[in-house]
Order: sequence, then C-alpha cells, then structure tokens
Amino acid sequence: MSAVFGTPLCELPKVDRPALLISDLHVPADGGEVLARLDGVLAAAQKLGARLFVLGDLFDSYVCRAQARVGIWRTVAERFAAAVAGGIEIHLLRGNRDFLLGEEFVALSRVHMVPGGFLVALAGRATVLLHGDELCRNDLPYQRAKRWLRHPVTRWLARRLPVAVALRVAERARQRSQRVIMGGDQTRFLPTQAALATALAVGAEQVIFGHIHRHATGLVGTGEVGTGEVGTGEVGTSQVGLGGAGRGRYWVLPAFDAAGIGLLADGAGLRAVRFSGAAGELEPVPDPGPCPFPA
Ligand SMILES: [Mn+2]
Repeated sequence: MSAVFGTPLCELPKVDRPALLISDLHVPADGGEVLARLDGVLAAAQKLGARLFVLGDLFDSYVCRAQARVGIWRTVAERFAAAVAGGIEIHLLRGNRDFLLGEEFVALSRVHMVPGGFLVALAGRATVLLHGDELCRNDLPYQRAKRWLRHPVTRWLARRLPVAVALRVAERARQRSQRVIMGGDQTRFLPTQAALATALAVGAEQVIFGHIHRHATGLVGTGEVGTGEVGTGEVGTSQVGLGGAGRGRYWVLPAFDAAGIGLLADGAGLRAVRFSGAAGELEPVPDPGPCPFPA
C-alpha cells in the first residue's frame, strides 16, 4: 500500500460511475444549515448514481465512541445509512477534527471509512484523495502534535470519555487552534508545493484535498503553481507528464459548510459544482484559480 507522509492510501477498484466529492462540512452539535445541504448532496448522489467521497472534517468535532449513538452524530449516521440503503456508496476520510471516528460510526452509518486517504480513478485519471493536513509540512507544531494526538494510547483514552467531557475537550482544542491560526504566519498553514509533488509521485495525475478551506485548482511541478497561471485548465499528457513524476493537478475543496461547493467527476471530466437545494440540484461553478503555495 502506498502512503503520503504516513497517510496510507486505500486503492479502490476502477468503477465506471460518476463521483461527488465534498470536504470539511464541520457539522456542529446543533446540526445547523449544513445538514440540509448534506441532504442535497445525498439526493444528488442518488440521482446521478454517483459514489460520494467525504474528505474529512465531516463533524466539527468527534472524540468519543458514545457520540455515535446520540445527537447530531447519530442523525448524520442515520442519513448516511439511509442513503447507502438507497444504493449510494459513501467513502469517508477522517479529518483533524474527527480523526477519532471509529467502528461504531461505521456500523451505524454503513459508510466505507479508511484511516488514511484513497487512490482512485476519477474521470479517467489516477487520483489521490487526502484530508490535506498531512501536506502542510511547514506547520511543524501541528505535525508534532499530530503524532501524539493520534497515538494509540491517546486514542484509547479519548474514545472512552463521556460525551459531555469529550465535547468540552474538543471545544478547548478548537479555541486553542483558532488562536494559533489567528496569530500565525498564514503560509505556514498551507500545503507546500513539494508535498503536493510527493502526493502525486505515488503514481497519480491529480490530488484532491480540503482542510485549508480555500477553493483552488492549479498545476504542480510545471513551474505554474503560485504564479497565477492555471495553464489550459487541462492536465494533458504532453503538458505535464503522467503518474509518478510528481507532476499533475491539484484541487482544493472549499469548506462545504461555508460554500456548499464540491466536485463532480464523470465522463466529461472533473469540475466544481454547487449543491443548491435539498432535492439534489447541481449548479455549475467556474473553476477557481490557483493558490500561492509555498515551496
Ligand atoms: Mn481539517
């Protein structure tokens, strides 16, 4: 199994079906507006016969296993289970806010959840799907903290907390992280170009992730990243070469709770879409520009 900075990639068999991708829903404890938007996504997946990929941070926070049986966590699990019963496949990655999601959530929601990322063919191109935090190599304090936060002992303890305690712990962590982000040099929180090239070097032509809450697409390894040029908008074989060379295209999904935007991959290619209602309508969205990633 290949891996990107310690994130193992689960290779999915090639399926000739469209795919919808969203990331960073941050569904809060009180549900909120994003829940109706999620219904729209599930309805769209149903209409298109599409697989749904959720690239992490589904929840604002998920800490303990008791959460799956109560409140919004249970509600979301039940909506996923209903969609799966209706014929949709849902593939779920864990984000930095909900990395403690466990088997109890899988059992209730019937989603296919993996500990790392995916390597999958989307619109005919080998694609790496990640949450994206592993690509932010300049954020050394975060990468250090991640090591002990995800340690099996921390995990064992956290997952056994009572729900009320778990939520207080999560809230404190969120406030601390907010202060760090407000005070920091913002480029520290972005993926590096080298990290994107590393992700592509597993043999992929494109990498898709969320986490940084920006909507962007551009090329990697062509000298075009961060220059404001997106090239032709197509990753052509002549232009950037193929799989394994650390070159290709990146797509960053914006936070779904803020924008309601995701990606659609089908025979016509990969493009941004907005989910506009609970009935599953999709509106086209212009492709965003590149993000000035640090080297
Ligand atoms: Mn995140």
